[in-house]
Amino acid sequence: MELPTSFTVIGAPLSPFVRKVHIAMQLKGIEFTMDPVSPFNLPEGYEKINPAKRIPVLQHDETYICDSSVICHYLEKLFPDPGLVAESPLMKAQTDWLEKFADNELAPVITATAFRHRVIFRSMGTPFDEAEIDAIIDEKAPPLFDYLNELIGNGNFLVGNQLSLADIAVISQFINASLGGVQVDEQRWPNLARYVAYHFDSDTFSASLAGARKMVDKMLARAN
Ligand SMILES: N[C@@H](CCC(=O)N[C@@H](CS)C(=O)NCC(=O)O)C(=O)O
Repeated sequence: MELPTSFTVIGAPLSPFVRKVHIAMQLKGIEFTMDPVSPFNLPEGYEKINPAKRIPVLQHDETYICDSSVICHYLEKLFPDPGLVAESPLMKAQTDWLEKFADNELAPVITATAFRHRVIFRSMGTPFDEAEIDAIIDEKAPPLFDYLNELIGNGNFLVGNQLSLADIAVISQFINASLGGVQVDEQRWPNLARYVAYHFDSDTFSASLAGARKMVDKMLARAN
């Protein structure tokens, strides 16, 4: 099989779903260029590439692959080293589930609330109800954090003893949540707080977090 050699990631660098793809590509040593596209200002005709009008999309040649999860699993097949999805059926199922959990459960509660409003909307001058955002996070985040706290136990990884797509998906959401002011209370969720801090400081995520923080600081400073 001839491997594609030239990849473009279409999307906004601050998106947690774009970050998931970037981190997976970096770990696998896949070079890519970035085509910066904001979901709030999509170029004309974008729906022909992705009718869901979401980012990221991966492009190579005339091919477009939509959805961060589909992209990461596609890249896993093309570039299996290092493996980010275990081969064992059970561990693969656990990884797939936790990736879904991050994308479909954590993202709406901690990213689409805190990050989208307190960073994106604030930087655009779009008014929002801060109390409503607080209320959603206060009500909906604790059961998700309880679940992760229990699952993590004393370990640093969600599945097996090594970094997987599950960790990449979960930490990508926590990076955005932290930029939107969500902190994991270390008294209430000690395992989760330690796990998040471990990955924020790691070679895998620290540069991504620092870069995102710099961008957010600039956006908010401009808005003030
Ligand atoms: N399941 C999709 C979710 C992607 C997603 O929701 N991206 C956001 C940006 S962070 C987006 O494009 N939002 C625009 C919209 O929902 O209209 C994936 O994993 O790629």
